[in-house]
Amino acid sequence: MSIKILHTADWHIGKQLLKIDFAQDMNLFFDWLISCIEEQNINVLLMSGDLFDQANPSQQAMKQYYYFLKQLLPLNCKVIITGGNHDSPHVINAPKELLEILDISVVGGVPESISELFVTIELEGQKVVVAAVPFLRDKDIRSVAAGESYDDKIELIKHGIATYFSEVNEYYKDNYKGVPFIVMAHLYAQGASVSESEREIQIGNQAGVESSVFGDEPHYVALGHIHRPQMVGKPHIRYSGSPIALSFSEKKDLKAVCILELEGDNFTISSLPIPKFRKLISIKGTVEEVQKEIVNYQSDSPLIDLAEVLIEEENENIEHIRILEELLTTEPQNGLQILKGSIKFKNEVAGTSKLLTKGEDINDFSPVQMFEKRLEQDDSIENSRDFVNAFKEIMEALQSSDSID
Ligand SMILES: [Mn+2]
Repeated sequence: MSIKILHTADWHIGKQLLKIDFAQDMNLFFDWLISCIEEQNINVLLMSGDLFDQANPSQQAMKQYYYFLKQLLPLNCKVIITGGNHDSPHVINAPKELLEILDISVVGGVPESISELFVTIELEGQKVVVAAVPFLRDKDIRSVAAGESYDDKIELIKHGIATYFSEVNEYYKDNYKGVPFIVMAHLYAQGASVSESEREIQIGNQAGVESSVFGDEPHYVALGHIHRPQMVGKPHIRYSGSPIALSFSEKKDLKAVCILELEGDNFTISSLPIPKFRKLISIKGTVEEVQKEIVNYQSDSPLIDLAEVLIEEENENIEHIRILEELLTTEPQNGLQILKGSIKFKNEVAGTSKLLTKGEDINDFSPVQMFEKRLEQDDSIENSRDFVNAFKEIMEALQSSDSID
């Protein structure tokens, strides 16, 4: 008897990109996932954090989540879900005891005792133990000391993360030694290749940990946070990636889930591609070239494809700007919607802005990015990096208190 485990992460239920709601994409993904679990006889589903896009998900997002779980029930698949940096531990944990009855384990935030992270699964004599480690918030892993420098803080966070995982391994060795072992985690591992849509965690990515923090004990590390599927250092330490492209920077990513098959203590790891429900594309060139490409576009996606247009022209021309604005406000054509665009003039008139970006939305920017934009407008600020770091610390303190996202 073998145990089949599916590892996925970063669903970001409720995510919107500009005016596009990804609810339909998630529905199609859930349909695909359900049939995949059924066809492949998956016994365990691991979801490594960022279940929702917002700490306070919309009612529609909650409904979508519970509807998915309901569909899963007849399939006899054990579910383990952890909270990511986007998730509120309280929101994830609220239905914990009810879900437990349905064989769905949720670990929204760091529990009181490490033992609460551990879930064992036994199927006809084949055993596996999972340590469901959620996103580790600053307050979970270190005590704040007055007057510490920014660099001290990064070192303390890294040290705190490493200590936490070594305690997880100690607990495993004391209680489950010899049993195949999976660790779930939601963090930034150094060397991973990122896209634009992962919100920075732990004062930027400077506190990224080395994959060695997981130690020698885990047979597999099921990572979340980075949206591009990849292994980190070793083949058994992996990001499954997000199921759908959540920003234009992910447009070329192949989206996938990881499938592990465990027989005895031998893991076979493979990657299963997820169909693309819509494409995210960039259209580049002069106004004429861009217009031509849009007119000739043909979509074969079930959902409307989304485009960003990047226009580059020799000379500044108000007519070109007008055309871009028009493109951004037209209804989808040939299965394509223009979502955002920018225009650049090579020979700009002195003093005019080099780059005009249209279709940007305040929701596309993190608070830190907005702060950086504000700083850019002020030439008198010299040590802007210090300001940004201080701002990140404030944001993180607020997030740790869990009152805002
Ligand atoms: Mn994340």
